[in-house]
Amino acid sequence: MKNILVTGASGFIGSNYLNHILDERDDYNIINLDKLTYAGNLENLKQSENKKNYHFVKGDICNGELVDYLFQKFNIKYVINFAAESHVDRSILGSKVFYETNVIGTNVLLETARRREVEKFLQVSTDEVYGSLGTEGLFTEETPISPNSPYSSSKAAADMMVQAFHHTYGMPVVTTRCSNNYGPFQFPEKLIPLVILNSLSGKKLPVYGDGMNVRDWIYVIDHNKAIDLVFEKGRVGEVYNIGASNEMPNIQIIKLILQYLKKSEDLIEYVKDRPGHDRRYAIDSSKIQNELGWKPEFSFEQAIEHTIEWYLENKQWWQRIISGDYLKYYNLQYNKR
Ligand code: NAD
Ligand code: TDX
Repeated sequence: MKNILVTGASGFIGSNYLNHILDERDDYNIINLDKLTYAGNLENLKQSENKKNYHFVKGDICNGELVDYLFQKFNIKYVINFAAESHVDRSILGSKVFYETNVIGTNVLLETARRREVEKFLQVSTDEVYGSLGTEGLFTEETPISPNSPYSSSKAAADMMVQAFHHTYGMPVVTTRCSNNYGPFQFPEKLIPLVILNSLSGKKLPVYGDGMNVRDWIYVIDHNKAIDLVFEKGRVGEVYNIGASNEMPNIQIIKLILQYLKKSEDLIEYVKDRPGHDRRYAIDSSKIQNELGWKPEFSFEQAIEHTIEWYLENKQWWQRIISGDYLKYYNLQYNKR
């Protein structure tokens, strides 16, 4: 049995990871440490919450005493760190909590993991640490780190710290850097769910700048399968880029969603650009493909349809986010225990 501390697994990517992995691996005993910020939603984990090899702890990764207690209590030997403040626009409005969680929080986890002699520490990072590309080229693992937003700079700081702990203490760390994810349970502040939900309720779709900023989209299940592979087989000290080679300008995605939902393009509203808006991200994932045999399984056409259908079929999930009722789920489910 592997006792794994998985942080931030009540958010978008982490909850998809848990819902998938708990069915796949009965040799994993998972402790989800999540602060339940606005982005943490225990309703994402309804299908997993009663599984024997799953435990939930509400708490902050910056709380060293709590983290150390959990390492001891559950004899933690593995860490997968999803926990982060993840939204670029929020980081522009106020950066402090980004540095607290993404930098200090990662430091607390690393220090505890070092003392408790973990066997593997996986840091879930992002392609945004590489900065912005022109019209040519791709991000490889050798591309220099050059972050532009408070969010990406906090993730880059964490990445460097993870590398330093490997270099200095020989800690068995691995880092993944993935491109933009989409899929079920994504919080409706991010582009794809925002466009789906605004279209359904006839609200305007804010397009930053000229709408020609390019992102490289990957279905969340493909990302999580890559994470599990890196966790099991990734070489320590290494960084692995993850991407599905699916670059698209924002306006193209927005029009595609409108078309699928049979809504009018009149909903599109060009607005003031995001300050410091990175122009283009694109990932070269040949390292993980050649070394570990990973490749994306879902085509964009297939997975975006599935995602739109999921939001259509799960109105209650997003209506409870809009009303704020999702925040009450912890008290209902856990305080009574
Ligand atoms: P998310 O915002 O949906 O979820 C983050 C989770 O972390 C939430 O459950 C939140 O409650 C929890 N959290 C926040 N601060 C915490 C703290 N101090 N202590 C404990 N828990 C805390 O984010 P996501 O989109 O699921 O992203 C997960 C990870 O993947 C992040 O590290 C992010 O940087 C990275 N990533 C995201 C994408 C993407 O497209 N969404 C792409 C590449 C990498
Ligand atoms: O209303 C919007 N209008 C718009 O034009 C929003 C919310 C976004 N955009 C643009 C900005 C980006 O070019 O769409 C693109 C995607 O925006 P986001 O969904 O906010 O994602 P991004 O800023 O690219 O960052 C995401 O991918 C990398 C995640 O939020 C990060 O956590 C991840 O590391």
